[in-house]
Amino acid sequence: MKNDILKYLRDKEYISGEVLAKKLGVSRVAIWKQIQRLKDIGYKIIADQNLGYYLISRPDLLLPQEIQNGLSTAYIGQKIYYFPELGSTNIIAKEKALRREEGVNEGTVIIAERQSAGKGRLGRKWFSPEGGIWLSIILYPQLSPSYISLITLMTAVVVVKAIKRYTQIKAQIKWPNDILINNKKVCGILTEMSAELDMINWIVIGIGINANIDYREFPEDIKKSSISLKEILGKEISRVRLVQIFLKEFERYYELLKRWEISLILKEWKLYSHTLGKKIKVNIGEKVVTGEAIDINEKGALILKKKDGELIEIISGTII
Ligand code: BT5
Repeated sequence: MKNDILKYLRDKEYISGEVLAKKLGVSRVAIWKQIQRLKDIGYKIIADQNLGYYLISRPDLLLPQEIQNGLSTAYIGQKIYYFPELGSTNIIAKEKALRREEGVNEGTVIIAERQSAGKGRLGRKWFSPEGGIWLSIILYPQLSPSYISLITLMTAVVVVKAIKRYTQIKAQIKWPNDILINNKKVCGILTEMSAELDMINWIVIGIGINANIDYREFPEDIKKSSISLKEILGKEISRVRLVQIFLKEFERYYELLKRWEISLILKEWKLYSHTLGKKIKVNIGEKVVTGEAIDINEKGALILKKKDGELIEIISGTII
């Protein structure tokens, strides 16, 4: 009912409790209770005895009703689970995907205002205080597991596009999952999946964007290598707006990927790449390989040209 009340309160005009109650088919007391709840979570609403309720301002929170207001996607973000605090959105998303809980369909989003145990790759930690955008998307694509790298690349392209569209800032992609601005990390992507030999069961894509974080907040060990959008712009952004743009673009690109129309994704990835053309060292688990990053292929693998001219394909790794 909160969502319905907000719909009517959106007009920036007074609306009486009586009219609201009639429109929603409930009592005036029920409306009053919901208004109190909205106030509790940060909506500023004034109540005038004669004129009714008036919405002054919304909280700066990533509430589902705020994100979904005007979100023109078919399925991405149409179901959102919201948590003020959580260990990790990826962990909850994986639990939900695994159990295939009712209502947890393709495009379900888990979002948290802060994470107490945010995850990076390979057991690394992700610093996730209030003010950031920490979310995970659940997908059930009928694709082969070999698509997994492409999904990460695609997500990176979408993050860069969303940041550009909203802030005009040109971010870059450091293979495979970092988004950089001025050579510093503004966003990380963590893709996890469960698959059979030839079919993906589910994918969870975790996206962490340093949106409204003060640079003084970053822990010492990552202070020099991290950046936030607030720091670059000198002011806070509307996280809700950025999430809306991101989800919309995500659905568009994911649809392309599912139809195997990957040329645009690869083209844009190359355009935004921070990695191609550079001499790099990549830790691929059992060893470190060195060479020039010359291309990305249809599987989303990085092509490295070694000193002796040999070309190698790297599906996953960490640039050091
Ligand atoms: C990543 O791992 O970059 C993936 C990060 C994914 C985070 C999202 S938030 C929503 C969802 N839920 C989760 O629990 N996770 C996902 P990796 O490439 O392994 O990079 C991790 C490294 O980045 C750390 O070891 C730090 O050096 C650095 N780091 C940690 N927090 C950071 C931050 N907020 N900004 C920039 N760098 C950070």
